[in-house]
Amino acid sequence: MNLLPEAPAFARAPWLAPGWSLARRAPRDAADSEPAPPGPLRADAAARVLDSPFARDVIDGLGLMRKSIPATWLYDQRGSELFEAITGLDEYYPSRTEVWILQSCAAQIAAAAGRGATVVELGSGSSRKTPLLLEALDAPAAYVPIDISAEALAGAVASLRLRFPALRIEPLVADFTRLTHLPALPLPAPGRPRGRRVLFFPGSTIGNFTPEAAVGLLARLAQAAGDDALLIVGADATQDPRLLIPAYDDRRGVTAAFNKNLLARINRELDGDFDLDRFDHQARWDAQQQRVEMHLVSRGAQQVTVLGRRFGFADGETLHTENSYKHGLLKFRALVARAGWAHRQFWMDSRGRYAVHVLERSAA
Ligand code: AVI
Repeated sequence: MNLLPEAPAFARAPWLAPGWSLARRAPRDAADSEPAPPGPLRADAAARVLDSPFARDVIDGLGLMRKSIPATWLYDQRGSELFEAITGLDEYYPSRTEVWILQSCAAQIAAAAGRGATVVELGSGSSRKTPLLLEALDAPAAYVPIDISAEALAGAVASLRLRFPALRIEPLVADFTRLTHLPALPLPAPGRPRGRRVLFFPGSTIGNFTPEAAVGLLARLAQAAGDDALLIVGADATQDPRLLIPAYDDRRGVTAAFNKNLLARINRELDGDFDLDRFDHQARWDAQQQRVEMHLVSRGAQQVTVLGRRFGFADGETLHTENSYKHGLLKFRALVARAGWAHRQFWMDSRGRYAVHVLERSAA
């Protein structure tokens, strides 16, 4: 076990993009970003929309006894911007703690990865933490960022190409949760060695999967990655609601805007009529399941319409929008073992809030 001394408590977020500052872009209510409401959908367009995965998840989710919509739909362009803003908040300790841990242990991760590694990043987004790893690695052969957003990939790749001109970068637009195989290892650039495949999965995104789904995902990755692969994964371990609740319900209302943006997205893309002012953001800690839940709580009884269907909310009824599981060390080890990974190393801050783990394929 590698216990690190404490990270500076409220370090300014050094990983915010150049020109991006929280002071300059004060959090806005999600409603501010809504374009003028579109007119009613034409029948053929409505049929197409109705058949989309987003529409199906929303219609199904609003029809449940306990209304819920998968968290993946929080991330349209505005949602992704708001999430980036969350990562720079004082209250949101996971991002800065992970950056700090990666800075502290990059050389040891590089030693485990060896020479000529191909780094495959899952859900790479802005790839903001990737340079910490790439800079430490010995002659990396290639970097393969995988993200569902082509725009996010394009922006990240452009800046990484400037920073690492000799590195082969092969972006892949895909939903990594649905990948059955990983791209073939690209040939290393002339004169560069080929090493092992290193999957990089930072950001505690693993916490947004139920434990069962996390085992399924990690098992698929183990299958797809090949025998020699290494997986570097960041996971939040915090169990203290005094820290967790402010992290998911910050003073400035950025997380509230992130959560409510889902309603704005439904209004815009699915012809919905949610009144954003009639829902409150709420963060809850479920100690039994060791997860933070995000909800939108109805202010009063109300009806909403989405794609021509009506749904009723009772006063105080909630729409559950996200789970963020917090994995203590023992549970995390057991979880990865079920998925076919051997836990080799980890680094954790001295308050036990967050850990970066190094996993290897376990012998079958
Ligand atoms: C992306 N994911 C790891 C974040 C989390 O902490 O679960 C999403 C988030 N939701 C609210 N704040 C941050």
